[in-house]
Amino acid sequence: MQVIATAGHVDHGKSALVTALTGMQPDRWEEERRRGLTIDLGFAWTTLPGGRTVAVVDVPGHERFVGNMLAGVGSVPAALIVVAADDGWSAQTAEHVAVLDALGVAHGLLVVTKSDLADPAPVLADVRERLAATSLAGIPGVAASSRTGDGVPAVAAALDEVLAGLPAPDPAAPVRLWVDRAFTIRGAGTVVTGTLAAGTVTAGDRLSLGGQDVVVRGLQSLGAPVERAGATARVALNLRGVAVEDLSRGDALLTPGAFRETAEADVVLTRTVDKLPAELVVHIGSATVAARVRPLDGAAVRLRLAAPLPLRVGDRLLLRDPGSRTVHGADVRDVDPPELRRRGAARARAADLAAGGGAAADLARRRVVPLADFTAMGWPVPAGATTVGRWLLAPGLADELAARVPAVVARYRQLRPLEPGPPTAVLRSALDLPDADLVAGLVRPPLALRDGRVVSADGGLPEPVQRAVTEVLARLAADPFAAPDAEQLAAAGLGPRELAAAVRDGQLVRVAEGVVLAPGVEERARRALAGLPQPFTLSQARQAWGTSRRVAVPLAEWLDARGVTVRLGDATRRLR
Ligand SMILES: Nc1nc2c(ncn2[C@@H]2O[C@H](COP(=O)(O)OP(=O)(O)OP(=O)(O)O)[C@@H](O)[C@H]2O)c(=O)[nH]1
Ligand SMILES: [Mg+2]
Repeated sequence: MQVIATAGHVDHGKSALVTALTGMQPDRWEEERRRGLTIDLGFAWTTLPGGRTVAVVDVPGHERFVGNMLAGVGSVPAALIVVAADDGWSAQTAEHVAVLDALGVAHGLLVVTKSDLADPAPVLADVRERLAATSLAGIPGVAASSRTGDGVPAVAAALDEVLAGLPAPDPAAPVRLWVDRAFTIRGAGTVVTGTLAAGTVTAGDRLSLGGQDVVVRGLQSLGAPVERAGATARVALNLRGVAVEDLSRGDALLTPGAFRETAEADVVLTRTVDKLPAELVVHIGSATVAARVRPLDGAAVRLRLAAPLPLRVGDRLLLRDPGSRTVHGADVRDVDPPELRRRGAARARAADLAAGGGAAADLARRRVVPLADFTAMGWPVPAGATTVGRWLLAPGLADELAARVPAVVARYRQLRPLEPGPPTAVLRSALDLPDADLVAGLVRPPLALRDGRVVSADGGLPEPVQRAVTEVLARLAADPFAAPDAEQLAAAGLGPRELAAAVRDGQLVRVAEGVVLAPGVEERARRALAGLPQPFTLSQARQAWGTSRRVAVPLAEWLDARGVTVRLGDATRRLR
């Protein structure tokens, strides 16, 4: 399916042409039919002779209803521009074309209607000339009469060709469905309609509406139920989880997590303007939000929205001054712009925006950002960027930060030689990172992450401590259960802090306060006990180990605690 919107001055025959093409009457309201005047958006569809299905969003031409016109064309990739042969280019022809031009609509068909009333040739020539300076330059033009049917088949054929040339939307893109109508249907509940410009909606989908979850119970397209609809399409969604009173035109149904609401955006106007008003109205999709305008420099402008919108980088906005009715096109370049405090910051910002450095430049400025946030802004992940957990790091930044880690570790160890290395929180603050989890991605050999600290993989105790520990280990190698006593430890300079450091470093095993043995003691102790009759007494164990009660008592309890031995009721033990 393709979707096209009408455009043109009041009474020039838009709705009549839609009826001639589709056989459907787009004016839905009794008042519209009675007055012969379109007020709100109308919808009709048909299958063209070439086999292509087209849905038409019919807009009002009257100047009072331009707001409805804007909502109708906001998500539509092509326009059907209607000019009456007996009236020619008129005020709302100009206004509508200016809107389409600002939105960058580049596909369309010009139809000069009422060819039964006047010669269409001069109007065709005049309008084509006026379109030449707009995004619609060069679109084909056809003359027709909806009254006599003359030229209508030619309109259908030309339309088919225009639609064939439309770019294919991405069916896997996230969904942002701008609501153009919301109503209830007896028995079904809340229904919204809109033009799906990208992505796919399937029954059962969960979508986000102003931060709230809603479920698509079912959907229809062109009046018939469907299991799924892929862009471009007109869709009607039956929603669970929201009352019709909580919905209105301009709301957006979003793929959860794929968009972020923003009240501030930096944009670049498609054309430089001498002076912008301080307040403008922003239009995107079917939404309309007032905005304060801060010109930065040249065509770059900062917008402060009166209400947040789910904007993405690359969105085209329509900025409109309701007083003068002038419109401007603007491309969203940043949906999370930096504060501008320093003198000259606005000018520098404008230069950056104008340069349009894309995802790489934006990420370089942010340095570190949650990956989900960055993609929700509308950026692709630039080449060379690295991810650490949920974070995205600018190209080169991980290496740059990793290179600074050894110095931080060395300095920390100098100040606290008995600690194995700094906790990740110390590196987080030293490297000015938003999250200590990032440190894991910045530690390179011979450093390693252990128990929440950055340590050297080759161990490392201060020189004198290492020497004393090595001596203790040498003695334990000869006599594995002869734990040094307090006096011996003190003589070697091994106080509680030094012992703790050696234990943390894996060089000694702490069996009890002041009782340290060599690594592997558990297996050695078990093997000695295996030679005893089971169960055995503490005294038998002590003899098997060849040690004193000072060591044997805590060692036996330590083995109990580790599940090597089981203590029985009569104070004897056996191996488990
Ligand atoms: N003679 C003649 N009359 C036409 C033709 N097309 C439309 N009309 C008449 O022109 C009047 C306006 O037509 P509409 O189709 O309602 O015009 P519109 O552009 O939809 O008007 P709005 O939606 O109000 O902007 C109606 O009375 C139509 O019958 C045509 O090709 N020939
Ligand atoms: Mg109409």
